[in-house]
Amino acid sequence: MACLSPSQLKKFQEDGFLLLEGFLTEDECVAMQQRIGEIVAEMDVPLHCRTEFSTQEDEQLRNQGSTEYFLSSGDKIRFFFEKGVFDKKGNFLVPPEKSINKIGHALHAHDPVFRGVTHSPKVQALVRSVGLQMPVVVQSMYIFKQPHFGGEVSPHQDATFLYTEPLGRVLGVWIAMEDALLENGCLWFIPGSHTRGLSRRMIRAPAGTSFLGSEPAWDNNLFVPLPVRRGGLVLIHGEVVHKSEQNLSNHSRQAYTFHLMEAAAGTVWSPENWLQPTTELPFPPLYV
Ligand code: AKG
Repeated sequence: MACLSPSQLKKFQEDGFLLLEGFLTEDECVAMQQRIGEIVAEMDVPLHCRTEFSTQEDEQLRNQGSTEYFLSSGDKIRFFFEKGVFDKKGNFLVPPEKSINKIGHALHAHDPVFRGVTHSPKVQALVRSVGLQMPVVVQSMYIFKQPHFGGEVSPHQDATFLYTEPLGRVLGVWIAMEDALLENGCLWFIPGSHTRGLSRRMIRAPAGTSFLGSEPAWDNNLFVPLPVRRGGLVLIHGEVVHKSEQNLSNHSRQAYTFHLMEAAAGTVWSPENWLQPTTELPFPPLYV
């Protein structure tokens, strides 16, 4: 079974991230990619909703913060696009399937294939072995990292966007659907950075979103790359600093990721987070 050994748990606690090679089989990855192909083939995004995704703070505030399409995507399957893929009228300049940055934020709830993987016995066993007692799924994303121009993800801590009190209650699960290597934009981490507090928080307000605090200008030398072969799973502590660079290679770097909150022991999900549980989709318990 997919449980962490004591030494793996210790490594995760020290570094704030941990790679488990070969967590999903080839067949499981193929099934997920096929399903994504079907979802993309059925994609129908109205012109006014064609939102280009960015992780740059000023662009985030300008574009996403004011974009209803993004802010109301927490309980839906929606599409976000790379920069420069639309003309002024919102028509695609590149084939639609090559233009998507990510699909978010509720594949885990609405799609049977992704729900099945998210709640699979092996994911449940893994998360139990990390020590989570009552995890709930707060969001999921399918990230494309398109060849040649798939956008960078700038250094961040997930708790900036998924803030809880107390901190330390968010766990990211990131699964490589394709090889994620140095040349096509693998993840990079600052080992141990999860023990040094939270740099900034994104706050949702009626007028849009804003940041409290700021992301330090991290020294690039602090980051270590984490190449992952297809099917590998990375556990990501909610406060570990991580990033990925632009994909300038010929190969995409697709990944499925979801985030869990430990709901036991009085955890409070901030009502100021951009993402909120809704009547249609309260955060589902992982253990079913
Ligand atoms: C996250 O899931 O928190 C990430 O930062 C993912 C970044 C990536 O897949 O490039």
